Order: sequence, then C-alpha cells, then structure tokens
Amino acid sequence: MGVPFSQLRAFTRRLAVPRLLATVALDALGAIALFSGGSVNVVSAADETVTISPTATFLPKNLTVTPGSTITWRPTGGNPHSVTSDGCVEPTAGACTFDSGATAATFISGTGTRTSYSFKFDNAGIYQYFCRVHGGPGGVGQSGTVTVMPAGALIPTGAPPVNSADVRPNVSVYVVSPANGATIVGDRVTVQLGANGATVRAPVFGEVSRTAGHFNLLLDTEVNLATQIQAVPGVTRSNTTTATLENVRPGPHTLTVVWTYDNNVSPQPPITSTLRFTTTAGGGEAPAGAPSGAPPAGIPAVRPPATGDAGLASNSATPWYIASAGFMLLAGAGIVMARKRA
Ligand SMILES: [Cu+2]
Repeated sequence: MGVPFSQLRAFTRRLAVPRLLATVALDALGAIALFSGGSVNVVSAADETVTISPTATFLPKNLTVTPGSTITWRPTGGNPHSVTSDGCVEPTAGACTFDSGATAATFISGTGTRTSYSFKFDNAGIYQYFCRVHGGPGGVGQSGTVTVMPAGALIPTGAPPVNSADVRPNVSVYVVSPANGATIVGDRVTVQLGANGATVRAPVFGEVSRTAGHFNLLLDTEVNLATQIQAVPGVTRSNTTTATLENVRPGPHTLTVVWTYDNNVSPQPPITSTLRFTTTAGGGEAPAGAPSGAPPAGIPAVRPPATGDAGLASNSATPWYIASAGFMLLAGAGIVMARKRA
C-alpha cells in the first residue's frame, strides 16, 4: 500500500519548510512525493483502492501509482457507477484504456451484483476517467485521474492524457423562437431549439456521447454547470427541439439553454445559448415601452446557427500536469533551502 494522503500531510508538517508551498504541490500532484535527503522520490504504490462515495465522488479523486499497480474501485451505497477512461466516450476519442462497462448490467454499486472493478496499470501515463452515470470526460462531475509514474520520476512520462478538446462535443445550440427580447402573452412559452453537430435524443442510460444529447432549459435559474444538473424548479429538460415552459409568471425572464450529455452532465466549458423575453398576463396588453421583438439595448441578438460554433471555445490553459511539475520543483527547492538553513 502507498502512503496515505493524511500521512503525507503529517510528514510535510514535520518538515521545517514553507508548508503552503508543499501543500500546494501535494494537492497539485495528488500526493505523490516524499522528500528525503534533498532528493524527490515517488511514493511506491502497489495496489490501491478508490472508494466511490454514495454521493458519487471518487475518493481519492487523483491518485498516483507506479507501473504494474492494480487499482480497485469500490462503491459504497446503492448508486450505480462506471469507471471509464476519457477516450471511451462515444464515438471514442483517443485511447479507450479502461471501461468497467456501459450498461446497467455492468455498472458497479455497493449493493449490486458487481461491487468492484479493478484495472492494472502497466504503462506510465496520465489517465483521466469518469463515471458514465454521474460524470463526463474532461474532469466534469464524477471524474478522477490516475497518474502512473515510474519510481523516482519527477514528472509524468508515457501516455499523455486524452486532450480535453478531443473529448468535448463539437456542438452549438441556438434558440429559434421566441426571439431575443420578445414579449409573449400568457404563462405558456413554447421554445423552439436547435443544435449543430449532434443528435437530440432521449437519454440512453450509460452512454456519454459527443454527438448526441439533449437540452436543459434554465428559466431565471442558475445552477452549477460543473456538476450534474439536477431536476430542480426552473430546470426543464427537452429531448426534442420543442419545449414548453409552463406557469411562467408575468415579467422579464432570462432563459439559458444548456446542452448536456444523456446523463445531464454539461461538457466543459458549457455549451449554452441565452436569451431574454417578457411575458404578460394572459389576454393583457404588453406593458408600455416593453420590447416587441427587437432585442433590448445591451442584449446581443441570438446568432443564427453556425457550424462548429460554441464547440470551438478555446482552452488555452497550461496543461495541469505541466503546472503541477512546476509546483513540485518549487516545493522541492523550498525544502532544500529550508534544510540548509536548519
Ligand atoms: Cu457514478
């Protein structure tokens, strides 16, 4: 067994080093490094267990092991889960290294027939993975990382992680009607929607596809798009290009349409389209001065669909593993300096 994270933390506490720096490094790389005699060694980890909490979290989320290690995922509670590497999305994007299964019969749970899943990591590399029921590729929702590093290595070598841009759906969504800024009489609003680059469909349990999904309509509601979107008031799901919002109170409204995988997880960055409209009481006149079709000042008109649209949002962030290596080097330097001072 490797050194538990808590022991690593205790160890760094005993060192007379800038603790913040060391802690940042540990967090960044998932607690892989022990510092001794001025050199940096990877904690040797043979077989490890990742627990899946009843609330759908991989614990630990990020784990580092040495080649040849077997990791076993064990759910607690009755929720079904999968352990699926990022490249296994439909259609596959890059290497589909491991996948515990894509159907209800193969999902693992603390109370089902399959209570664990194991995979042996022979090759160095960075493996991002997710749960088909509660997460998505690219580190969204229930997701985690396994880093396989040869003992003594300073930075991950071997297979690079699946590029997050490659696993993100190349999809854009748009609203055909109502027009941005429109005034609608009554408390029922029919919304016509469209999606470029994907099929709108009823969810298929267990599939996380880059080319199929559905709409989540958020009316005057903000939800955390970095986690699975729950069926809360203000959220309407639509598996077709027509959705009806019921019991809409009179007044101004903001509608955000969010594209999600079948499991209601939003790709990152989210794929959205937002418009504003006003409703008036049934049979009544629009309030004086209310917009009637033309967008109010300051609100951009909804663009017509364009191929590739929102799916091409740039992601210029430094790859996390390079940033992590930077943290490691900084922390190592801090420790060496502290030891010289001691
Ligand atoms: Cu899950």
